Amino acid sequence: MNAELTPAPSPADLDAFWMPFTANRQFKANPRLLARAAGMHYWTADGREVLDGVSGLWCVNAGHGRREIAAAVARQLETMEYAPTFQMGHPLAFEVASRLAALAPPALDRVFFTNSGSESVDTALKIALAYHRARGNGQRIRFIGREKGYHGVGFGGMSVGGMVNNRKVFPASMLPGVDHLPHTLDIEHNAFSRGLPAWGAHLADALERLIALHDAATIAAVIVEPISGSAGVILPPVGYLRRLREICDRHDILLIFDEVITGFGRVGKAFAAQAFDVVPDLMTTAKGLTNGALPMGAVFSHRKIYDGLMQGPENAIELFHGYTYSAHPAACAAALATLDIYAKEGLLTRAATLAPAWEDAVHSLRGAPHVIDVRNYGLIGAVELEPRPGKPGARAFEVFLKCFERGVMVRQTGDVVAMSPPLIIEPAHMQRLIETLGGAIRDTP
Ligand code: PXG
Repeated sequence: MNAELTPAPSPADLDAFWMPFTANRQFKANPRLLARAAGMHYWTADGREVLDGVSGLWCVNAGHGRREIAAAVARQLETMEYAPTFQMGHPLAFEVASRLAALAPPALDRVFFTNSGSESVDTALKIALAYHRARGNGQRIRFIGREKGYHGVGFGGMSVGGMVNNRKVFPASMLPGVDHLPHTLDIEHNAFSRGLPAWGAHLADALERLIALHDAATIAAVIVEPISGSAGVILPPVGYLRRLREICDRHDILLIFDEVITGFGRVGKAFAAQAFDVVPDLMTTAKGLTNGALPMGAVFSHRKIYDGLMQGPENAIELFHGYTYSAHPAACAAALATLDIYAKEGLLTRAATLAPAWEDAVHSLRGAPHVIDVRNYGLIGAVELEPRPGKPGARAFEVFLKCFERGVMVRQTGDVVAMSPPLIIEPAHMQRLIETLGGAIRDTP
């Protein structure tokens, strides 16, 4: 791709856009503007090529600029830009749901559409409450999340989440009755584990203690990310998720997997539930569902939950919940085109094929200055740096900036540099990504 093709919008004024999860003043003093994308790359507004090491924000799994998706969306917008799904329907909505149901773990074949990961999480929490109530268990109102968990920014997701900065400003606005499991990051025991760490399955037993404390009969659901992304790539120890499943089963508590980042091929199967062979009752997704081309999320529900709510007179609305844009036609068109690409190019399992080479590449950074841990699974990788005394996050942010200046986009959270490249990545991209990151780490005091 050549730089002359690059549009170079130069916004006259950066003030009005209040940027999400961004140091606005720092950014606006020295903006990083992306103007175009194709394949594995972005191009900046001034025409520089940047290798995308994070699939945008963990969503562009099939790589950038997929014409099939653009064409399908354009066609749909010309045919019918919008149709309601409240007491009405349109064919694509049903088609996408059926296609997703066919990809999902057994019996997770009822699909509720949202527009984001945050909406998927809040939807799943509400479905869990409604299900218990419909079964005469209206006293099951508590949720158990996990420290360092990220479940988006709605009041529900924030409450079950465990990232302190996302919570501390809103202490009076948390859902009541939420408790948290301990997180599973333990560098002392597990530093430089390749793939899932061997130590720590017993951390799941903390759930038994929370259940004893609160009484199982008051708990609706446990929600965890199979692999935490936002908190800096935290992996489940071998056997941990299975143990959570067993404990939930014993106490009739629903298990929700938040697969917003692990869904759609990131870990070598369509979903982490399949990669880890642990089936939740509800699964929240978004991001890779449309390859990031349009906002869309989906909650996969076990058939027993859907059936449990199909009660009362036939003319009664069974769940008072939904969004104007649930199953938006253009998003449905994007999802179908995306699923076609995933199927045709084998992308939902490609991460499993690439994982050994990826693991070697990421772990080659062991021994670089300040590197205290390297973590990987599927096409996810992370390098944790020792924090500068009194300045948490500063070192990794500098590494992130250096990488960007050198033409590679990674993601920084705290002192962790995370990577989740498009699933179309080739060995040469991997090498460039890791070499650039290694160079940036070595050049950062
Ligand atoms: N759940 C999980 C597990 C997520 O990772 C959300 C919910 C919320 O999705 P929406 O679509 O409402 O943003 C997410 C979002 C990062 C990063 O760099 C991760 C996310 C968002 C932004 C950055 O780790 N995940």
